[in-house]
Amino acid sequence: MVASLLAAAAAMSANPSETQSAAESLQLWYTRPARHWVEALPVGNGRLGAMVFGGAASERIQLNEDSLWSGGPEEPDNPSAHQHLAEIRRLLFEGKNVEAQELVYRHFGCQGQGSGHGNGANVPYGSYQTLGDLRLEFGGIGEELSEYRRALNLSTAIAATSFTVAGVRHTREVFSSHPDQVLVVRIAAERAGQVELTARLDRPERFTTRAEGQDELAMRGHLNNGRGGDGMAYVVRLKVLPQGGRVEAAGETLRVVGADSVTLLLTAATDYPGLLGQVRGAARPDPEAITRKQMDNAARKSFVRLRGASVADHRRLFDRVRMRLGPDNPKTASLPTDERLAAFARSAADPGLAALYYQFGRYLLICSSRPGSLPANLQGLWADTVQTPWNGDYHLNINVQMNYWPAEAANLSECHLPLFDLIESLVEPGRKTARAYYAARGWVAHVITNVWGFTAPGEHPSWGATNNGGAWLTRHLWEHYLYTRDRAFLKRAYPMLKEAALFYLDFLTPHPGTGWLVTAPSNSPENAFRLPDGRTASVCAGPTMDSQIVRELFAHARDAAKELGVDADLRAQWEQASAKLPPMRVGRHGQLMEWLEDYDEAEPTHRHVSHLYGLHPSWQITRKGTPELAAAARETLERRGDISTGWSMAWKICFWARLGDGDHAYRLLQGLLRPVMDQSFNMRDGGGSYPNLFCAHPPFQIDGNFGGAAGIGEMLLQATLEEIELLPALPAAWPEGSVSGLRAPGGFELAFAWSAGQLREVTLKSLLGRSCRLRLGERVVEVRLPRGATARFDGRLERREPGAGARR
Ligand code: FUC
Repeated sequence: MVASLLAAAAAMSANPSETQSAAESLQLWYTRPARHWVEALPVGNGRLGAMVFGGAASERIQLNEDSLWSGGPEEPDNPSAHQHLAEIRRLLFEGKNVEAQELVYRHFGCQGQGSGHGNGANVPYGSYQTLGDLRLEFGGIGEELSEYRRALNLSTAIAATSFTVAGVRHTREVFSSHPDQVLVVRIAAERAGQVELTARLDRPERFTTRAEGQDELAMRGHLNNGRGGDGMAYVVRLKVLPQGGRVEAAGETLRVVGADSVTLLLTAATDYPGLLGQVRGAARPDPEAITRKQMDNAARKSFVRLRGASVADHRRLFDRVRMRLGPDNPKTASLPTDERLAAFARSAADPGLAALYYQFGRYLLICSSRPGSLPANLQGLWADTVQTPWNGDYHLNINVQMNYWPAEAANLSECHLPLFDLIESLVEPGRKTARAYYAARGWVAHVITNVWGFTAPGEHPSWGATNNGGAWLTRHLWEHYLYTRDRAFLKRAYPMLKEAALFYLDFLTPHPGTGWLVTAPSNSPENAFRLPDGRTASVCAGPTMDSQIVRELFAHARDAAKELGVDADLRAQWEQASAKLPPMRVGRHGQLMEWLEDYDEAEPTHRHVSHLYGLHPSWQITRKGTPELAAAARETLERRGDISTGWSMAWKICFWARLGDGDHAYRLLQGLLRPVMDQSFNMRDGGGSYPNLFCAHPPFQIDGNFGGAAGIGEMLLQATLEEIELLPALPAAWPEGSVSGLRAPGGFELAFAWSAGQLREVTLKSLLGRSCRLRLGERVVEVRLPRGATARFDGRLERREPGAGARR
């Protein structure tokens, strides 16, 4: 099925050598080793990750395992918070926001230390941490290198380093195998007997390493449980398998001499029982046994076999989507990636860089989120310290959701699954939190969560008391269902949707002035407003974003119940409540109002643009359906400005794309791709991209990579269950191109090509046999296709082989 679309896309391609150049354009590459972590190249199998520096005489491979968290379970809810609800609401409805806020600040934080002000490594909340470093020192490799190159191939998921020393070519490859759950490092030299190395394993704290048996190292330890004791246990094993030569194990190191080549295998595990296991009190797994078994299994296979299985498994996902944006600029396309970024910032034309960035986003999702792994966190899978910025946790007020924006449309539906485990794991602790703070049924989660089921507000209510994090997450459940129509999944998802919606039936309260049902207390994430008396506050009733999220949640819960034929009474209640939510309104500057009152923002260029949730990811504001609100959204964006943190610019690409303004979306993409380090590694202010294309908030935060990929996708294709729009926001900078393998709700897969800014051809495949509407500008065609059938159209959406069911 995918093959036929790819063939179609290849046939559409204007450039016959596309397949060859596509393979080459799917690389990040450099002419010197990484000196900084954000120059190193990431590999990962969803769970086990590494950052490869590519050093010649000494190599550092920094390691991660996705469950490696300090801290542990805690009871952070304040059980009496709800007793203050009535008073807080009374004050809010009297316009006494500052007084209401004082009460919220007093009672609506968590108990305990919460996230430790973002430094939670040694408090119960914990931090996602580096697993440590594999360090290799090589004999016989001096300073004199030539033909040095290191590259990451996005299609094979192999990081390769090669160079020549004294006439001998050395090559090294690193990959993280999903099928074999092992990290593989291959060291080879062209001339026999030339490989000599010493291997070590360490981490910044809490470890012991020792040689075991003939050819292994093991590193073990426990992380801080946040209460001064031992928490999570981990084990890392390294095995060296030389071809030729010999191995010596001594103390804490392994030494290989005189080998033709060496394969190093690394396995790692913790005793974390998984998100669902954790909330259900499952037995802790034994990392000694797991890593032993994985190692023995991998060691029985040849390097070639391990490599073949890993590449095939990765390509099964990665190769589903091809994207070419043109015209090609051979001058920039042939540059090393860091120089290419710099050239782009000096305004060199480089459509290929955007295509590479899109595919890098897909690559990162495959590497950091596979069925059974934990979801991609703030840094995906990659973190090199014991105190990761913001604890490397799951932030629920934009960040973890953004990580998953590209999942369905970019044809990586199964990579979405780990997020659903996270959502499911929050229901039980979230019920307690709902009772404690809001005396409500259902479940709620606030701004931050970890692997320990944290659903309480953060330690300071100014940012920590945003209470729509859980509801926001649930839109992903419905989206997955729309793309897959998987009924078994819907049955699993419905209780999460239902209880999130039940929470709001109880939490919403009538606004005395208008009769609208509003959330109170609440806020518009991390933003504050000016009151008429000049004071500022953030606590309010009924911020626009809440109403948008709740409107959508009620609709999803209702539709899911309808599909499953259950809960007719609740369906009616959700509909009635939905009709009383505050409408979206236009303020006195022509902007979309962020709050119920037409307040001015305390910080007009604030990075969060929460009230445009209705424009993206939701579809409540559309160019055609609600033109006045779309115009107001545009005004809001103009007032907020473009330049901001990495993820904020990524979100704005999506906003401008939804507004149909491809050139403005492209300007934001230029911002996102702005190099944040100059040639001498001086940091610049503001968001952008590091040399390895990791997104800079700054610091590194992966959400911008995923949001940016989603935004590029939105510029080329926007799809709801009702309509699939082609080239809705094509910028002048990409007059030609082709893409294949993109997905749309209802089970559609698309390939299309354009040139001179005009659509030329489209291939639409129906995987589920549903009908759909294709749109190009003002032109719309209805298409009905049997399951598995493909239709082809020309650039005016005329059916090429008119067949059964094409209607106009
Ligand atoms: C939210 C954002 C910050 C940052 C943090 C991890 O709180 O407001 O910009 O991305 O998450």
